[in-house]
Amino acid sequence: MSLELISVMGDAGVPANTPAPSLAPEQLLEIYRVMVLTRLLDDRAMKLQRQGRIGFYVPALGQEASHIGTAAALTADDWVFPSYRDPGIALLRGVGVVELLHQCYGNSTDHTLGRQMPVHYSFKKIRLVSISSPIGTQIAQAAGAAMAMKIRKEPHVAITYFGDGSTSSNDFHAGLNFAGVFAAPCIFVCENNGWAISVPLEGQTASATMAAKAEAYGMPGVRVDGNDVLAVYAATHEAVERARVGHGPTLIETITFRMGGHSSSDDASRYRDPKVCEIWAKRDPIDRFKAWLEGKKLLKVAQEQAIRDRCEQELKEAIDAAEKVGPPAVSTMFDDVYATRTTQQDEQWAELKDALKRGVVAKGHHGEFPL
Ligand SMILES: Cc1ncc(C[n+]2csc(CCOP(=O)(O)OP(=O)(O)O)c2C)c(N)n1
Ligand SMILES: [Mg+2]
Repeated sequence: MSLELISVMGDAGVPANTPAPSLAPEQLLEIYRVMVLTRLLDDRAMKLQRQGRIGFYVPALGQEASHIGTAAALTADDWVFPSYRDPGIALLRGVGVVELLHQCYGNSTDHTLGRQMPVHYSFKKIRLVSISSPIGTQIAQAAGAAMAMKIRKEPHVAITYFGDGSTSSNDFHAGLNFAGVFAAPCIFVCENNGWAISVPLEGQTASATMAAKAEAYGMPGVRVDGNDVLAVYAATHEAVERARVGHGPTLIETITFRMGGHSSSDDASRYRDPKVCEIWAKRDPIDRFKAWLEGKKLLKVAQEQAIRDRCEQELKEAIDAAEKVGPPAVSTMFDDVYATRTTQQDEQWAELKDALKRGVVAKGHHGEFPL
């Protein structure tokens, strides 16, 4: 089991030790575009939350390479069980930014009709299973899906994403244990961003690394520079290949950093030294990939600007579109609960209609969110 940090691009503290994966220039540029789009979405969505236009948001700032690089190593038939900090996966798999925004607004185009918390996306068409609020839930789900694929002899893999804090959950143990015992084609991606809300890594585990935990479950554990998108891709590609030929699961620890707050409800300056953020800003995954692409003459300044402009335009149009739609009809809250409405639901609906008529129930949301 290698615990050396896998690095393609190298960094001040990390020597390059792995060759660049053989990706076509257009694949590299597509990964770059999605990283930029994810960053811009993050920035706009946090502002929309502050303006009271959406209720809640979870920034992925600084973790773009970690989740987009891993997802780039999958095929469309593989199943994804993400965490709440991985919006770039859906974008990379072809979902429009407008669809993410419909969900954040909880409008009537959102296929969950505003019943889920913002950023709790699910997209059946790209095999992306709903994000769960309780941490760790997706780990056991992914292990189960991988076991099912193995039993059905399907040649696909399941991949799941979770944070360093989530390794303390029961589901981490259950998921890795089952996947190990059944040699299930499952990739476990622990995005080690140093924090679980305000709990630092050293308060989370006495293990030297997160990847070391793999040994106890009988699977390989690898550590990768999580801000080096090519290293992340290379590590995942190898794990996926192994899983596809029946060699079972892998635990990948991506070493990254949460450059923003935990969520729009958090103020990280109350518990985190801003000097650490300055160090990590120098390892920005987008800046590093941009410099690498420029060095290989795969990206010119004008082309980079054009990518940014297109992303900005797409985002602007998506926000306009999502805001035009409006909320789902209040009555939809009674749908999809039972095959037919119950007498109690009929009574509640009559009561609600009466309250709305009398103006004692607020219409629309006002941007507040308790979490
Ligand atoms: C079972 C459970 N316990 C506690 C929480 C509250 N909670 C939400 S996110 C979080 C921290 C998770 O940290 P980590 O797994 O490192 O992911 P990160 O937010 O850093 O991406 C906690 C404790 C929860 N959602 N579910
Ligand atoms: Mg964390």
